[in-house]
Amino acid sequence: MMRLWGRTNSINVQKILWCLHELGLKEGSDFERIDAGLQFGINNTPEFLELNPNGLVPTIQDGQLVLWESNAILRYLVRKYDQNNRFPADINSQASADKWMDWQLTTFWPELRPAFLGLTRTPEPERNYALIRKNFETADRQLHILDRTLQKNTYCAGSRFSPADIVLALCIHRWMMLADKFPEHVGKRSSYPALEAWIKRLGTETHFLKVI
Ligand SMILES: N[C@@H](CCC(=O)N[C@@H](CS)C(=O)NCC(=O)O)C(=O)O
Repeated sequence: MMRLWGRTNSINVQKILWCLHELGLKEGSDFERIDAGLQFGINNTPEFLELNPNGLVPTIQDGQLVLWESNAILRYLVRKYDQNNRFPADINSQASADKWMDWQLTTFWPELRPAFLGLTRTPEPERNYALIRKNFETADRQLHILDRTLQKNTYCAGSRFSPADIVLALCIHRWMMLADKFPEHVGKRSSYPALEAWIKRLGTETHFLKVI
């Protein structure tokens, strides 16, 4: 049975769990999940570091294959298990999804992540509030690019739901949460109507709400 290491409150583990839901793969019968990371530990044991020398979650093992990097895991799961075409199979849609997945990993999340970690995982006396605000504001501005796309497209990569929606929606959920919970530290978030409509749609049309 496939194994997934990772705690359920990690954004990168949530990507995998959401995708598994969409593919109809069930915990217990199709895959086993092992709590790892933060308070659960495990990710720094010698056995785990053999699988993933980064000591990070998510990590999966499926037969002979050990895989880490959440976006790579998503691509693998779709290639291997999407028999029912839940996700687009044409090359153009896949390339567009890849583009947004790279944007999430290299452009958007590196800005939002320090604000998220600063406010949710860093003890109060160690928080750099000026940096947190600067990071949040940069991330907030970047979202106009996604909003513009969603004014034209139903989903990030076109007319169909794809893994790009998974990775971005989970980031957007954190962006909204930070603005709602810590307005005194991050200020107001910008109004992006197309993006908000898309997030709402994902809540009703997909398994999004099951993983957050
Ligand atoms: N680029 C990696 C990043 C993985 C990562 O940073 N994982 C975090 C959780 S989101 C982690 O393992 N942190 C250590 C811990 O939970 O103890 C990916 O996308 O999978």
